[in-house]
Amino acid sequence: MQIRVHDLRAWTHDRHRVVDEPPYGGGTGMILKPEPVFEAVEALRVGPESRVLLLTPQGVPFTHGQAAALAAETHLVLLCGRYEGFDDRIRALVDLEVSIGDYILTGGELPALVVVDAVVRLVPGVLGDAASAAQDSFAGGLLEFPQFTRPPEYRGLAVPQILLSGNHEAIRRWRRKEALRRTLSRRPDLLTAAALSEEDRLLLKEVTREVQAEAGSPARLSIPLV
Ligand code: JAH
Repeated sequence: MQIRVHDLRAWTHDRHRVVDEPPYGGGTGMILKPEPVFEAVEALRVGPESRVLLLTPQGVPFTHGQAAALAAETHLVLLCGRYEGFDDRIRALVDLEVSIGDYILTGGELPALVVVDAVVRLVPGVLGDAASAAQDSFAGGLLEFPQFTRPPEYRGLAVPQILLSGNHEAIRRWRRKEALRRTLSRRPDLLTAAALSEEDRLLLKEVTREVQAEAGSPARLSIPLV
């Protein structure tokens, strides 16, 4: 596997290697002009198998599923904007426009690195066993269960007893339940999409009952962040 980085200015033809211009219709900031982008992408494509990705806040949300699909491709071109954006005509070059989250950065470079990292670790043989094992987690569609290692108690914080019990069936069930608890509490949107078994639905009912019981007990201090 190979990764190369290119400078759009290599595809300019003027003395000052200009890649940006003010927007038609007025407004602040500068816009990437189409010519260097078209010439760069045309030069970098190796054939019809090349997939051109554009990193923007207007893209579809980047997911693990997309990372897996991209890992199966043979050649990717990741197109990064800078400035206030690009001439919209460059979208004619693009196979897939993705967003890594709802925030504005100074350019698409960091999102491109995020996509590279997510894809590369799914390419067979690129990383070790640990990474390949870890990929099963999001593939399951739920958040990870909590994990612990030694010591069994640290600064008064105990590891859940069941994990020290050696009862593998009880541990498997506890982990599944805690994964469901976290997902329900933090990412209920994922639960809607997840394929839940009969056991999952039973565990979720237990969690719901426990959450309702907690609601009746004294409140913990909570500081709203938003
Ligand atoms: C900002 C070009 N989804 C994250 C993301 C992606 C791209 C950009 N910002 C945020 C960006 C300025 C110019 C791209």
